[in-house]
Amino acid sequence: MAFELPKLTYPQDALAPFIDERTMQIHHSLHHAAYVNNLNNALKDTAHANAALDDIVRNISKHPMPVRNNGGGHYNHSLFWEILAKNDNSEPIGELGAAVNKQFGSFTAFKEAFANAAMTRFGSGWAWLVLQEDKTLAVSSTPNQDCPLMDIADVKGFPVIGLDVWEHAYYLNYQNRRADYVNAWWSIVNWAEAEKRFKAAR
Ligand code: MN3
Repeated sequence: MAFELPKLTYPQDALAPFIDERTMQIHHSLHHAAYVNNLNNALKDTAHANAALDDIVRNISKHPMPVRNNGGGHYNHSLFWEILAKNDNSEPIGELGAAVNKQFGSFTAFKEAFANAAMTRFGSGWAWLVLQEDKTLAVSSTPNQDCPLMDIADVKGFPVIGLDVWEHAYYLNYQNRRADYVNAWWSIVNWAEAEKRFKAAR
């Protein structure tokens, strides 16, 4: 069973001006699609050809680098589209909001830690809010298309939200200004979806 590019649940211009339509179009229909195609090619005729994406990602140390890069790429981008929305909630709600306040002191302090992770990730990668196995929250970043669910991650756990800081995610609109992109991203985090993910993982 080959993996397929998931459809966006909103139009490509829905997140503008924070993420512009052209960036969304290229990011989803070209970059994400390439990860899906390359993952399918890497798994074809192997013992893992019918494996679930979650299982592949959780046991990534058993796979060769093309599966790590493209399996991570497919997993991370699928998550990324889901936790974005033009939303009415400017900060975490419900249980996640309470857990963020408990762990980081305040939403402002959490945002600072997360932005720092996003800004200090050199080159390409992701910043994460992670629910660790001990059920505490942590902020982390990963290189390339690695993610916290992978058994090789420094900070392991379930990714509640993640921010793509590859240049392909922001360069058309923000050029080298990653800080502006990170700052704008807070306006389009779907905290209702993040709350769902947090509760499901907990
Ligand atoms: Mn990307």
